[in-house]
Amino acid sequence: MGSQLERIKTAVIAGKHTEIEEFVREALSKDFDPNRIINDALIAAMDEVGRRFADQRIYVPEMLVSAMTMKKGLEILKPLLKGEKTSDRGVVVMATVKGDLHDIGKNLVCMMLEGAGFRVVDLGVDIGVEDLIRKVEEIGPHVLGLSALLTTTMPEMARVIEALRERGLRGRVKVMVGGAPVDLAFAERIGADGYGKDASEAVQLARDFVALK
Ligand code: B1M
Repeated sequence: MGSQLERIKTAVIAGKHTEIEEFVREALSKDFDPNRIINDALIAAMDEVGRRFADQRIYVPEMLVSAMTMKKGLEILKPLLKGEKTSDRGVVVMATVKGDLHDIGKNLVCMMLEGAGFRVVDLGVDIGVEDLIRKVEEIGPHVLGLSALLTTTMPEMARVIEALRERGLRGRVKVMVGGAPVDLAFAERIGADGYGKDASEAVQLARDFVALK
């Protein structure tokens, strides 16, 4: 891996939030592809942060500072992910489910969807079933995207799908789920329309859903 990417990765792991912007800008000035910076440096860093947390080598405060550092890096890359100028490809409502505060992956999915020409209504984190149902009724999106990073919040996705069914809304919106602990088998079990392993897969799914309409 290029030393530029290694430096960004190390900065995120160490939570060097005052230096990250400079490092990302420098990598861009050396023609590193933004997607490579995201995947090989920023996301790779968060994976390492997760491992260190699991091994109790770091704790929540360190994880938070790393997350903040990653977000600062992502903000610089965000304008560069904007491909198609139009935002009429379709509408996606996105949220991290109730009880879950992780939003980096969701934000990345939102950025890539916007870059692909979707209009994204990002409801944020810790969003409960009732709020989601209200937004689906109000906005009538093509796709509802749900993110969960905790095994304890995954069942919330099933609750949302069940509530859509009960209110007669299930046929009106495609439900896409994702997040580190989620997989295809889980998505199928809860009756989601699709599962995205990463942000690129999420964009492809959304494209497929809109094409199906
Ligand atoms: Co948390 N955390 N965390 N954390 N955290 C994990 C998830 C954990 C795996 C760490 C570990 O133990 N190794 C673990 C969960 C264990 C489990 O459930 N089995 C964990 C824990 C335990 C916790 C707390 C409970 C810790 C505590 O308080 N004791 C707590 C819970 C708080 C809560 O949510 N209620 C907590 C808190 C936090 C912070 C607030 C400190 C911070 C989040 C900050 C933020 O998001 N603003 C944090 C972080 C940073 C992590 C790790 C280290 C990194 C997550 C991340 O941002 N990854 C994480 C370890 C890990 O995942 N390796 C961990 C980078 C991001 C780009 O990837 O989100 O997976 P990801 O998104 C990917 C794909 O999953 C996919 O696309 C993205 C891009 O490729 N994707 C979708 C995501 N959503 C999608 C939706 C789609 C499609 C694709 O369609 C709709």
